[in-house]
Amino acid sequence: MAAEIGKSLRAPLPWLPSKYFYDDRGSVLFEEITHLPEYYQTRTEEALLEMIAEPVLAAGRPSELVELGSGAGRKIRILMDGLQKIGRLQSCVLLDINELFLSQSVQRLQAAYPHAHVHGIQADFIEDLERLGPRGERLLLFFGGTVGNLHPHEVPDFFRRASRVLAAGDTFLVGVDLVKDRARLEAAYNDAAGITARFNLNILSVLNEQLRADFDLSAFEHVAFYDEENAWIEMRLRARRPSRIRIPLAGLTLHLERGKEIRTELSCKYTRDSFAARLRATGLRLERWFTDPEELFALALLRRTGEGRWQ
Ligand code: AVJ
Repeated sequence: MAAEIGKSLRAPLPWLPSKYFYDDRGSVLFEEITHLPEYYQTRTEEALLEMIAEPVLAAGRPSELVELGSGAGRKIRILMDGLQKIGRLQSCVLLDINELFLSQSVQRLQAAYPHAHVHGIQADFIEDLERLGPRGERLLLFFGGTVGNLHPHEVPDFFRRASRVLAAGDTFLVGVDLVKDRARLEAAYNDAAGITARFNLNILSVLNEQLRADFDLSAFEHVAFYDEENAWIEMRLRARRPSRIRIPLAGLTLHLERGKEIRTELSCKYTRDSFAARLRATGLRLERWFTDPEELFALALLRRTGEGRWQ
């Protein structure tokens, strides 16, 4: 972490990897975000999933569900219920970076589905995907539009690596936030209650705790805007006054002028075409594209191509 952050904060536009939002406090704040009136993603995705669970399960006929970045882990239950109904539920693997959320989710799921084998892996879903090991009859799940946190250039490689933990014919369901009007998008990241601002600023407390940094949170303000050309929301933290920050464990002293910004998150928005373009030569193809009536959010059903069972 020290090396990673030492490097990212030395860049011309200093930035922080979004995974560091999710300490215990940040994970709770994100949960609060999912209930905000402006944040349409979570409830739209959940309602959509209720509608399509049956065809999704029929398409892949999985016996194992694997969720990447499971967080509080509620959506997976919709699919667990569906699988249980058709008598195919064998196992379920949750992969999340936050240990506390992960162990709580595993415990709750195991209690709710005593006949399934429920298992948690504390890991970064990008770097440690391979820790899943190979298995067939798998349905991989990546909800929440979290794929949007990857830079579009990183997406094909992520899908290529994901395809390798699947057998030919297996399926992958991905939640994708869609391009829409600026006002709607910007409201979702600038909520009236200020929860997103607290979530954003919390990443500085994470650095204070983990790297013994001395960020004064009151010296920064939350910024979130839609970059239409790149089709992404960007979150930043802007220095309200000239600041000097010591980050001893990263061997770094940061000098920020007033108005200088640190990028903390990209949240890319897609269309069906821009998303499908990211799948070329990844071993996955877009089989179905489900959206809500307002076309706010999509669930993309991908299928592992190729004859070779593992590669
Ligand atoms: C969890 C990455 C999907 O990008 O919308 C919410 C995180 N950031 N509000 C998103 C987030 C600010 C969220 N993802």
